[in-house]
Amino acid sequence: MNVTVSKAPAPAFRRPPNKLPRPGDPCWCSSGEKYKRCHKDQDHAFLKEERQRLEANRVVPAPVSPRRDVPITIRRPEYADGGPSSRGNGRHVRTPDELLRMRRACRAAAQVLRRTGERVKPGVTTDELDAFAHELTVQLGGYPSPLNYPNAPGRPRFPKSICTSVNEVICHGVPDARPLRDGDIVNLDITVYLDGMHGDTNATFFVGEVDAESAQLVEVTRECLVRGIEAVKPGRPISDIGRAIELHADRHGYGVVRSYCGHGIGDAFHTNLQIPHYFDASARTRMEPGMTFTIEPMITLGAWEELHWEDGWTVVTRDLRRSAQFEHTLLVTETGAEILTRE
Ligand code: HM4
Ligand code: CO
Ligand code: CO
Repeated sequence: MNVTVSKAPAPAFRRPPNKLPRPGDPCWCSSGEKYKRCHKDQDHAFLKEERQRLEANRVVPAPVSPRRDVPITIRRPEYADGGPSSRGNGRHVRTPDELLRMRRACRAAAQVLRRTGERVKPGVTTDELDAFAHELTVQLGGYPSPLNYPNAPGRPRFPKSICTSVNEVICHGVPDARPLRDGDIVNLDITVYLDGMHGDTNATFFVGEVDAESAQLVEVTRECLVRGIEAVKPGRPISDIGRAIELHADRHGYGVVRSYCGHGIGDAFHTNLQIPHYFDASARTRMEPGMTFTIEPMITLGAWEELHWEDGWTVVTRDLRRSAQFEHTLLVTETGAEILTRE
């Protein structure tokens, strides 16, 4: 006789939450069992295997090509020839003439980002993307702001014209000879100095086909930037921006990087106005029409804590899980925000 044995389908695998229960606490799966009698062993095996996979596939430094030069006909920022960087004149509100010039710098940055992004594909090195962005910036009459930008005292200046941050690299990745691989994500961060002003924008791109978890991270990070921009309102404190971003990241269980913030921007690349991407009650400065600053959330699949490479620039997640970022330069208007880094 034929007997059909119906078996309950195996439950779909769910990765353990970023914060694990203690052995005696109830399991995260809501079975009602103690954690140690439920998912604990399976979770530890999964996390060990994942850690090994992440270590084996981590981004590693590759050779950096010689510094590219900029024609002497192009106006250079104050730090380009070895001097210190300026933090601006202390005013956060731009004059009509400064705004006119900001618009040109920001439009150029947006164009360089779009056209360089079009060249992202498996096999292309981040150095080739740097070369392309460098040439295009110069063609548009601009200076690539990252080039020779000073670091903390005693550390090297930034040696390249754009930042290229792959997978677990949070920000400030230095373009090098590493070819992009199918499945990578890469952030291109472009800043152009044109007409005496800086325009700053970045986006994260897919290299070929990307796994669903990474694609979701990139989409939610884009949404975090949108939420931050929607929170820009004259009369409101800067802290509203980070609150909106953190709320959206939290809802997906993602981390928000704390050590790098958005920044005031104008004739200086980074003014002393800081825009945290998490809720910081001390960010009490009120937004005013005419202010220009960036919002550039860095969002992580796992923990937000970072490590720094020996090169003095590259910032990576401590847990080696991926990070994504999007950035615009904004103008505070009478009613909200205008995105300056649009073509
Ligand atoms: S340097 N991008 N970014 N980014 N720096 C080369 C490319 C770079 C930065 C940066 C985000 C927030 C702040 C900063 C900054 C000082 C302290 C020197 C003004 O460097 O605030 O730099
Ligand atoms: Co930066
Ligand atoms: Co920026």
